[in-house]
Amino acid sequence: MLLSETRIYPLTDVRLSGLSHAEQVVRLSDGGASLIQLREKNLTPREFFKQAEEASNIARQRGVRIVINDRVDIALALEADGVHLGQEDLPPEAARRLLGDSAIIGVSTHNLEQALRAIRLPVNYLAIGPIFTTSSKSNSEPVLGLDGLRLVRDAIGDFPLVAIGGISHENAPKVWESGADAVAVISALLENPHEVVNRTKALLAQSLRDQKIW
Ligand code: 3NM
Repeated sequence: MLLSETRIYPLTDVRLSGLSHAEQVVRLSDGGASLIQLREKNLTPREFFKQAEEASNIARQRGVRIVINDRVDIALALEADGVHLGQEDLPPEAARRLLGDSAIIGVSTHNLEQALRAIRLPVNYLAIGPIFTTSSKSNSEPVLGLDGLRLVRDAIGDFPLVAIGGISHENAPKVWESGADAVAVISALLENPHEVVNRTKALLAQSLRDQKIW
């Protein structure tokens, strides 16, 4: 389902872009993104809830699906499409009980062992990263590189896999080639607020060019 429909998965970042979550959803979806994760590490829960509500309303009008980073409570309250969980967040089993069978649940993993554990959980995809060095996440784990990504792909079979961390327009084709179903990106799309639409269009066009059609 989910990752067969899109090969790009933008995450919002208010500090980097200088834009509200809602405005980022507008620009990313103008560029063609159909699945967006709202990620917020600085606002209070109440402020994030307000911004996420506004962003979700816009997304719904545009047929764009929204996944909330970390906060199962906010995903539930907004009837968001899903939640993305880190290794320290609520366990995926608990999120599944709260959000139900149709929710999209994803989990972050940072090495092969975590990835192998994740595929036994009630999740729709796993994210693996960082693939390359990134400045969008504090305390990021050691980089896996394309070789690490390939090892994970080989170990998990066809389980839906998102690659994250340092992915750019330049290296994205290699990331898809190395086994990622989709690339999750922040700075490649958001570091210049005036370029969000064009950069999203460009990455999407690349993903279509690289898609195997046989
Ligand atoms: N998670 P950029 S790396 C949010 O390794 C996040 O799990 C990571 O931002 C992980 O595309 C990362 O700017 C930051 O590198 C991704």
